[in-house]
Formats: sequence, structure tokens, C-alpha cells
Amino acid sequence: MSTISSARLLQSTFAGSGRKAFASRGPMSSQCLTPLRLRAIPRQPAAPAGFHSSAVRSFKTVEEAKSRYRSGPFSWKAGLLFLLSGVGLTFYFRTEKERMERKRIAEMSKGVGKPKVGGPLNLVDHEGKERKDEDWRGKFMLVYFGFTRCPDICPEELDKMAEMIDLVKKSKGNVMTPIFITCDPARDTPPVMKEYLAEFHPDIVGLTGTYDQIKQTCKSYRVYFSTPPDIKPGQDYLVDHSIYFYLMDPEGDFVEALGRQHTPEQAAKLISKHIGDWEGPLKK
Ligand SMILES: [Cu+2]
Repeated sequence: MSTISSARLLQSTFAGSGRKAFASRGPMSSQCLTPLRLRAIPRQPAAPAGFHSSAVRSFKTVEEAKSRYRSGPFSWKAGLLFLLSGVGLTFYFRTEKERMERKRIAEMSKGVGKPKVGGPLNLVDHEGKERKDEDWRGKFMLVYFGFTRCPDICPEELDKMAEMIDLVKKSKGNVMTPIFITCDPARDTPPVMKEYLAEFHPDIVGLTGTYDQIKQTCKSYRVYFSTPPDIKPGQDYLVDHSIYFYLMDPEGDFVEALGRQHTPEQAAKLISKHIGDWEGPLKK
């Protein structure tokens, strides 16, 4: 009689204290469960070996298993995904903003009535050949104004230009013609230009012309031009010029002026991006 009542008391204790009591059952209760387990065994092999059953078994308590399932959707994987998509979106919007800004700059001079930079060229190259800007249609042009007797700025800028040419070629191929236009046509004849430019890069095309042709070209590119006309042989004079690389698109329209604030790497990157934005035909 006393054994039955104590067993009943034990049962009710289990019922009242819930799962924790269930988990911390002593040797007595495991004895009670034995027949049940034996009955369950034949059904076990039907499940894929070590899949669901082992996963459930690895949790020490039901509570722990439940909390593990609950924390599932907010695991480190979900956190990482959230973070990555955030970074991705930020990157996308930044790239898109940059692209729109480049496009705005590139299209500024394309519109009707907008101030034009650049225009028709009608000059002579360093080989003595007559050249027009149409000769380079289908390619970007990188135009620089200077003079061969320039003591420091031009050599420095032409070294930079050479670096830019190689970097752009490496990333986009041979799609850009670098051009050096002299502001000192009296002294910079084709042979002088040829010899001078060979020191910097074989791709650079040197352009010269008459005083009026050069003056007109500088005016159309908005380059400050101070060279006096009618220079007598041996006369000293000052040549001044703006220090910009003018990027022109394959239709001959001005894209952007790159100044001294850009390193060759930064300039090449910007040029390559403009080339990447270009949707029209491009000569390789
Ligand atoms: Cu110079």
C-alpha cells in the first residue's frame, strides 16, 4: 500500500515540476522508461542514420533544444548576411553616385548652348604630317598643352602622362590617343617635338602649327596663352600655360579636365572609368 502511494506521489511531483524534473530523473525513472525505449527501437532505423535523431539527442535538455531552435533565425549567419547586404548596398549606391557624377561631368559639354571646351584641330604632328581632330574619332583623346623648353612643369607632367597612358592601356586597351600641343610654335617645330616627346612616351602625338593656329586652339580649349607674336630670332620671351589634361570622348567632346591634384594612378582610374561608361563605338 505504501509503495503505491509513494509511486503516485512521485508521478504527481513529475507532472508539477515539468520538464526540468523530467530531465533530471534518477535511476528509478529510467527503469520505468526501459520498456518504452525497447518498443521504440524497431522504428528508429527507418529515419536516415544520424540525421534528425542524433541532432535531437545532442541537446542535453528539451529547453536547450528549444532555445537553440528559437535563436536559429538570428544566428551569426543571419547577422553576417545582414551586414554583407548592408555593405553591398552602400557600395552599390556609392558606385552609382560616382557614375552619375562622372556622367554629369561628361555630358555637361554635350548639351546645346553649353560652353564648349575643345573643338576642331588643324595642326601638324611631330612627323610633319597635317592632322585634324577627326583623325582620332572613335578613340578618347588626352590633350595636354605645354612647350619643350619648359624647365620643370612640362617634364613633370609628361612623366605623369606616360604613367597614365600605360595604366589606361593596361586596364582598357589602346583606346586613347595622348596629344601634346605646343604653346610655343615658333620654337617647337616638328623635329624638336619629335626628339623631345621620345623621352617620355612613344604614343604621344606632338602637335604644332602657325602662331594663329595655336592661339586659336588654346582659345578653344580655354588654355591661357601668353606667347607674344612676331618673335625675332634669339629673342627671349615668357611662355605660360594652364596645367591640365583634357579628356575628350570618341566624338571629340570634352569630358573632364584632370589637374595637378590627381596622381597618375587616380587620373588613370578616372579615365578608365569614363572609358567604361562610354556606350558608343570605340576603336581599339
Ligand atoms: Cu610647361
